[in-house]
Order: sequence, then structure tokens, then C-alpha cells
Amino acid sequence: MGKKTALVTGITGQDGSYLAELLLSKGYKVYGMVRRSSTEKFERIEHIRDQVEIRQADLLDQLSIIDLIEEAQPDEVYNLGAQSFVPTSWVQPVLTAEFTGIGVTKVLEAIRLVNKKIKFYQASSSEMFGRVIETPQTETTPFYPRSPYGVAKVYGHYITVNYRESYDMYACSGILFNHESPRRGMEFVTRKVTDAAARIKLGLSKELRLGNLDAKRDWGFAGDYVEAMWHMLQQKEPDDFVIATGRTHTVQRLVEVAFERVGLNWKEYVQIDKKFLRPAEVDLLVGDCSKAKNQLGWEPKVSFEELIQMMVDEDLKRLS
Ligand code: NAP
Ligand code: G4F
Repeated sequence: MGKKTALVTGITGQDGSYLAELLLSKGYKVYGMVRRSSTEKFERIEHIRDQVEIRQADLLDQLSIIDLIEEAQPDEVYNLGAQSFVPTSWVQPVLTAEFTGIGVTKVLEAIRLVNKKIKFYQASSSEMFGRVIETPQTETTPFYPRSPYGVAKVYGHYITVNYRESYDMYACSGILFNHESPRRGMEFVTRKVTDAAARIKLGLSKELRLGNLDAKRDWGFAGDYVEAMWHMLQQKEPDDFVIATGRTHTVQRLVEVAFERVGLNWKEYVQIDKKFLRPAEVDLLVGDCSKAKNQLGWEPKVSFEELIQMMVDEDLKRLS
């Protein structure tokens, strides 16, 4: 078989960069879709930029996606592009719905029009479980989203299922629990904490202001999670999978691990700031990834403690 081709939306994001690396290592030709910006934001893919075909298109613009899929003729499309920060989804609920929800239909419609045989991956989210109905959460746990972002992801999830069932397309959703890395955006809580711990250690900052320390998340390593995305598109039949570690920790525990890594007592530096509380919170997430283990042979490799220590160490290196 010849070289496979993949198209990745959201290639400039955390997951897009790890997935592009993985696909290149497997010998794929990789197209990356980026939206037009007055300044380029390619930091995460700078090291592989000459190996990927970057093209401009936008999840808000149907024709641009059709044109790109026609040009790339991909075997696989990974739809990672989204407005992915939960608090922003209350500030820009309509835009979030358009990028994160309707954008999925635009990509599916483009595939249906150009070539129904193209395999499709949708970046679904544990945020869809929201106010959880059962614990741990599995592929059959009912959704109860708690943010406009979560609602948009539920739409994206079900439209993916619907295209699979309506048009016999190979369309899969990965229901991924929180996954982080040294490339995580600065506003997400893990990176905000590891960056602050490093800054305080180096004397560049004096305090860290946070919201809800009691929220619990199932945090894994993004590098592990993109492998699961790829596995989902290599199966005989399309299906949906929960991708998680099965362990959950509070935000406070995250803070403890990060500050322990730099030898500081977090209580001396962390302040609670109401501005970081959300209109509706997701209190607890913990996933059961047995189906992915059994059917995909996928398992997380990096533990929570290793992940946070890796992020602190990288932030220290960058800031030193
Ligand atoms: P991220 O770092 O925020 O990256 C999002 C990407 O989407 C960026 O490349 C961004 O481009 C692009 N994008 C945004 N709006 C777009 C538009 N209108 N047209 C084209 N591209 C657009 O997110 P991530 O953490 O890598 O997550 C990847 C996907 O997985 C997202 O769909 C996210 O919602 C989902 N997800 C993430 C997690 C997690 O814990 N990380 C868990 C479950 C699901 P710019 O660089 O131009 O902003
Ligand atoms: O890091 P977060 O902003 O991630 P959140 O909201 O769980 O969403 C992430 O994971 C989802 C998967 O479940 C993805 F779909 C989504 O795209 C994104 O990647 O917040 C985690 C927790 C929340 O409970 C929040 O209230 O941390 C709590 N938190 C406490 N203080 C804070 C802060 N979160 C942020 N961002 N900033 C704070 O100062």
C-alpha cells in the first residue's frame, strides 16, 4: 500500500502538534488546516513545519473545507479544531457553537461530498458528562453538559454518530478526558499551575490566583492520547471510545505536586480568586477506558505525578 495521507484540523493546538508528529513517524503525508491570522501561531509545530503541508481554511467556512479535502484527498481526517477553553464558552457561546459544534457538520459534509470513504475522527470530550450521572464514566454514560462548550461537543458527538449511521461513513468519536503536556495552553489549570510554580521558584512571580480547588479531573498525557486517536481509525468498524487514566485528582492535589517539585509550600503562594469560578462547575470526572484497552490495545503510559513533574521541569527550563 502507498503512503497514507491525513488531514488534521487544529494542527497548531496541543493535540494537533503531537498527532502530526505521530503520523509523520508512521510515514503519513500530513496536511494541517490553519485559520488565517495576522500573525502566525506555529510555535508547537515549528520543529516539523517543513514536513507538513499547511493550508488555510476555517471551520466556519464550508467551501474552504471542501476545497482543502479535494486538494489533499486524505485517507483520514482528524477534526481537532475547536474553541476549546470552557470559560470562554460562556463569554462567546454562539461562536463556540459554530466552531465546536456546527464546524463538525461542515467537515462531515465536506467528506460526504468529496469521498465518503475518508475515515473521520471527532475530538469529543469528557466535558459532555458534566454533572455526571454515573462514576466512572463509560461510552454508555448519559451526557449532562454544564457549559456551552459541553453542549457544543454533545452536538459534535451526535452528528458524528448520525453520519456514521445515515451514510455508512467511517466516523468515530474519541471521548477524551483531560490531557495535558508542556505544550498545553497557558490558561488551562495544569499549565497555569506548573508555569506559576516555576515562576515563583525563579523569583519571577509571587503568587498564584486560582478558582475551585475541589474540582476533580482525570488527567493524562496528550502524547499518549493522540495514539488512541490513530488506533480508532485503524479498526475494521468505526466506534466511539472513552480515553482516560481511570484515576482522578483534585486541583489542590495538582497544586501540591507542582509546588513539591520545586520544593515550595503551596499554601504560602496560592490565593482563591472568585473571578476563576464558573457559572456551573463540573465537579468530578473519572473515565473507564476498558473498551479502549480491550479493542484498541491502548493504555496510558504516563502517570499523573510524572505528567505534572514533566510540565514543571519544562517550564523551569523555558523560564531559566
Ligand atoms: P487547543 O490547544 O485549544 O487547539 C485548538 C485548535 O483549534 C487550534 O489549532 C486552533 O487554532 C484551532 N481552531 C480554533 N478555531 C478554529 C477555526 N475556526 N478554524 C480552524 N481551526 C480552529 O486544543 P487541544 O487541547 O489541542 O484539543 C484538541 C481538540 O480536542 C479540541 O477539539 C478540544 O475541544 C478537544 N478536547 C481536548 C481535551 C483536552 O483535555 N486537551 C479533552 C477532550 C477534548 P489557532 O491556533 O488558530 O487558535
Ligand atoms: O484546565 P481546565 O480549564 O479544563 P476543563 O474545564 O476541565 O476543560 C478541559 O478539559 C475538557 C475535557 O474534560 C476539554 F474538553 C476542554 O477542551 C479542556 O481541555 O479546568 C479544570 C478544572 C475546572 O474544574 C476549573 O474550575 O480546574 C478548575 N480551576 C480552578 N482554578 C481552574 C482554575 N481552571 C482554570 N482554567 N483556571 C483556574 O484558575
